[in-house]
Amino acid sequence: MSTKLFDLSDKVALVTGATHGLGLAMARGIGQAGASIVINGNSSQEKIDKAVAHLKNEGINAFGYRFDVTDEKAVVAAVAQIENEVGPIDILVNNAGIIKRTPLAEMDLADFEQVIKVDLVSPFIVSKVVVGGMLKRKAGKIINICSMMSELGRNTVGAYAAAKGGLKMLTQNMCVEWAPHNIQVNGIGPGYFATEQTKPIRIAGHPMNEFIVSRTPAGIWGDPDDLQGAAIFLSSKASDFVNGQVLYVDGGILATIGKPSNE
Ligand code: GCO
Repeated sequence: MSTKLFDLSDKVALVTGATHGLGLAMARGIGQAGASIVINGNSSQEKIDKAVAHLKNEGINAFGYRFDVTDEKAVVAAVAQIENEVGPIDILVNNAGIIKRTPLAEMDLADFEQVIKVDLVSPFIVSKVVVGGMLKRKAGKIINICSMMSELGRNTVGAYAAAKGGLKMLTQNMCVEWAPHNIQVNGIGPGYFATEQTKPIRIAGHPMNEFIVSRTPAGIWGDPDDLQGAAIFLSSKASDFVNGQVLYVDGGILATIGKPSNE
């Protein structure tokens, strides 16, 4: 089997929300497969610069751009700058996301809307801006980072689940409209990973920590690097006939109804 199938040399990948965590891990994997990596963040230029330096230290051709993925004008300007300074974007990973853990009955409308805006509207905005060039070139890869909450509900994460469930369907609709132009749009659905986002619930003895470990057939929290294979696959020639799918990287969570606590 040709390893060229997974070779991303000469490709440019934009990964949003990639200064840390899952986004940076996926960016590193795609970069190690040969792509030039464009890191996006909106927190601080220092965090962006640190992430870029981290990638460069691994021999990856990396760049960093700070812009708000929920601001369409800012995205239009940033994508134009990136495509001018780095090159046409071949691969887009819509990873930027937030979570707010609040029971729905207590959740402020502003908080609900903010989660939807970042986790669902921004992938639409960034994809809409980037796909213009992909349509002209009749080639492109878009990967939307979904979640277990694209399939399952959990108490206190209703806004996040609504966004991630919507992102799964947005992925399928992007496939329908853009597949005829040789653009593949898929999702990655991470299970429970050891990141800053899950830090508050990943504490020994915390009910959620024990629950997740028991609910995951692999019996562990995922390592962000476990997502690199899926990211490389869905960015590469190897997935040219894969479209509209969500690839779950979850240690088996979605395969099981769970097990009795005393087992
Ligand atoms: C939570 C977690 C999850 C994970 C991930 C699972 O509070 O349940 O933060 O949302 O972050 O999204 O796929």
